[in-house]
Amino acid sequence: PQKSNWRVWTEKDVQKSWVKRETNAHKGLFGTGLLIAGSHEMPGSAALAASSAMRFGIGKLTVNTTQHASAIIGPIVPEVTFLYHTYEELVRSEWKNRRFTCAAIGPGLDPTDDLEKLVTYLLKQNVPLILDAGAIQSRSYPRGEKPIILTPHPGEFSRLLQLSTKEIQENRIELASEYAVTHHVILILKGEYTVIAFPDGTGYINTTGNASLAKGGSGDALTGMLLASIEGNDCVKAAVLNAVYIHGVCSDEWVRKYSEHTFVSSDFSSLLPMICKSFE
Ligand code: NPW
Ligand code: AMP
Ligand code: MG
Repeated sequence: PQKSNWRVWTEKDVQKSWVKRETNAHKGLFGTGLLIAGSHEMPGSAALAASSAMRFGIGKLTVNTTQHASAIIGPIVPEVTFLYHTYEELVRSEWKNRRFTCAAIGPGLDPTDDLEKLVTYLLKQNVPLILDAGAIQSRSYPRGEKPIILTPHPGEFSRLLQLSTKEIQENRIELASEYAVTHHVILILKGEYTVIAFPDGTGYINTTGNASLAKGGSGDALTGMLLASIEGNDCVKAAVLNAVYIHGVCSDEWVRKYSEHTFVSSDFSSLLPMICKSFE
């Protein structure tokens, strides 16, 4: 990648691109999201993604998950509605009937063949799509107008590229950029100094966040924030970069007051109101 195409996304950039709600706004303006996430073993992943999406401003959110998971998610995020479809059923009918305007898939899901069929189907729907965790697999991508966003951590990216995590970490910018350009997707390579690579060859380094995020659930929350952000900002680059930036700021704010050992992803919900206010 050309050095001139890369820069740091700053607090000023967030301020400039922050979207203010019109006084007559209604929920229909901020997206109707479908989150396909959570399982018997990992219901919390969906709860964290869903609560972060609601807090970060999404209009409406439906979570497709298991009945067992919904009994755990519901009390944490009563704002969401549920679907209990198999992947096959989702492919067959749901999308057509429900007019979802964006989707995120993967947290708490195993990478099965049926999941892959669903992802292939979603990729044809011409809506913004966020692919995380179990949905991060090797495949080809259509060249549509709607953004496709992949959010691997170094372990997931290493499985995708069949390189060691060490090789990934030594070439973060190059590998992320190459992947984004070749596959025409937005590639968010997570970890300290998250790298955000766009299909046009531009890219950004995120400087917020700290080691308090090195704990199960952090990435699930980011997936929810990305879903909300994509729906709340017409500028795709700003939407993606602001979500990553603010996700990090929450943890930076936490360590100003509290021990870095103690942050948990459920804390995003109580930090986001104050952090977002500082950009208004
Ligand atoms: P190592 O140890 O260095 O070889 P996995 P996961 C590496 C769900 N969750 N820098 C590192 O590899 C998710 O949504 C559910 C360097 C690490 O051991 C997924 O569906 C929760 N290396 C599923 O669990 C809460 C890094 O990758 C390995 C790195 C599995 O996701 C937890 C781990 O990767 C979780 O979110 C870094 N910055 N980051 C719930 N409450 O329901 C990661 N690695 O095997 O893909 O496991 O990320 O936990
Ligand atoms: P995941 O591994 O999917 O749960 O995602 C972890 C999230 O926490 C990503 O957004 C990472 O960028 C972030 N994160 C983890 N460790 C650090 C760190 N040491 N510094 C900054 N961000 C981190
Ligand atoms: Mg993750």
